Amino acid sequence: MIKIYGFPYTRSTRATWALEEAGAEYEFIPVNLAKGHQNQPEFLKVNPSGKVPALVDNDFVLTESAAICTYIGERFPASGLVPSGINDRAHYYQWCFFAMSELETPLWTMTKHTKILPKERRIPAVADSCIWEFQRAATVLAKHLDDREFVVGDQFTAADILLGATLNWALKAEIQLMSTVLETYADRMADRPALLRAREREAKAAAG
Ligand SMILES: N[C@@H](CCC(=O)N[C@@H](CS)C(=O)NCC(=O)O)C(=O)O
Repeated sequence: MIKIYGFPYTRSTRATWALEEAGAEYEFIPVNLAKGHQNQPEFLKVNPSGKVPALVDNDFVLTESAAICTYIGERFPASGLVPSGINDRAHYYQWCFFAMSELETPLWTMTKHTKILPKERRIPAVADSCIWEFQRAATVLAKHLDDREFVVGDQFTAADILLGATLNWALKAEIQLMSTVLETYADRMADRPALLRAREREAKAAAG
């Protein structure tokens, strides 16, 4: 059975969301980031970078949330999480890379410069520029979603998971999406029953 190492309200929810969308069985193994368990030797054997999510499928180990969501889509093809036609699949990769580089990178750098880095390393101007960069990229996505329900073709894919998760992270950080289309899309993604199930499953497992 597939195992996901993760922690509630982190990128591991992308992996459990994908598994819930696929209707797959899985085991969720909490790695308590608040207590530093990501740096314990037992977990470092799974992911030497000490980050979640990590997926283990028998002897196969995979890290990086975008790669994990794509693996889940390919492992459970009936889920449609990864489109099968060559052009749709190419567009799927396009939007996954867009989510991780154009959208998530400025958001993550902004977060580091407001909350994560040691105080003396935080640069408020960098955080401001990152919000500007994020909003500029969000405009591109908003334009694309103007007449679409999902980002690729007419079906929900794992690219929607990566984009939806990133937009909701931005909203939680009180960054304006500057577009009703994007706000509606983010809400639609946040309301997916599979995401709600994934969150509940992670919270229950973490609570012990
Ligand atoms: N690029 C990685 C980032 C993974 C990552 O940074 N995970 C965070 C939680 S959202 C983590 O485990 N942080 C623990 C730490 O850095 O100590 C992915 O998308 O999976």
